[in-house]
Amino acid sequence: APTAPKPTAAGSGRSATERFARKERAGATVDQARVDTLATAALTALHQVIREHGVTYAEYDALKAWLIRVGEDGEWPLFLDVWVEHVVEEVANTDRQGTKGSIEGPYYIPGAPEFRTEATLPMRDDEKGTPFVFQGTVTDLDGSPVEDATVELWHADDDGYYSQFAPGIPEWNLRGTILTGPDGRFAFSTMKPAPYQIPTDGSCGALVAAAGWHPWRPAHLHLKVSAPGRAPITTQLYFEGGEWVENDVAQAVKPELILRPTPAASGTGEEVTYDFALDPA
Ligand code: MBD
Ligand code: FE
Repeated sequence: APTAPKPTAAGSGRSATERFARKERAGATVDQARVDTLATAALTALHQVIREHGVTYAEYDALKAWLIRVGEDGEWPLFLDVWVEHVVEEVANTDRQGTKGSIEGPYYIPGAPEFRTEATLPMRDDEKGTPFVFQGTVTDLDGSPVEDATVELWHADDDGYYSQFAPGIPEWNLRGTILTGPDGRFAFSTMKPAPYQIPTDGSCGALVAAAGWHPWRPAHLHLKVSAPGRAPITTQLYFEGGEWVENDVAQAVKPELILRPTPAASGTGEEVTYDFALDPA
């Protein structure tokens, strides 16, 4: 079989930038008074950092060159979602009582293949990894099952790559949507994802190296759960004891979002049950 070209920061960055530019939310407008308030506050915070730390011209020029490169690499979605989005999510979901949210990240794609009640996610015949059954029930806050809830699942493969953002992976690989039945239940069969490493050959990787940080996110499942009359939730789930769970570069782990899979009843791989409770709309 031909080997796929190696993924590059500029390749996944370009895909993420193009994908974001096409989505509805990218056209959002913010009213003038809020722009004034927020832009003034953000600039004032930056001015304060410069004063407090005695930022030099050499440092200012390094920042300018780096910011230019973030755009050239298409890594604004990656940069913002890794280092900023977790606080936006925290503020957005302060009053939520049901399942905790987490950041969406740069690699969501709407319109994945749809199934009812149960599905094996689209995957390659030789898809690597540990077979994994992820199942549960979607309920309201009082625990009553929600029929026709939409559970969208997307995640990286056993190499930490996402379909449509790394070369040589089939279009909908490890992406799928389940509509729940009358009992609110869903069951996905997939392969456990590997931890995700921020590309080391782009601007975000350069920042990580220059600051002496690490570029890793723990292995995770991405989910969007929605239903008519309920508030949709975007979240992520992690694996107990997994590498980087305690120090996610994107600071997106919450204790309520950690799975404890057990050996599968079928004898191969692992399985876990996780229930989602949706707030009213
Ligand atoms: C990811 O897979 C991710 O989930 C986030 C938030 C940022 C970068 C890559
Ligand atoms: Fe991710």
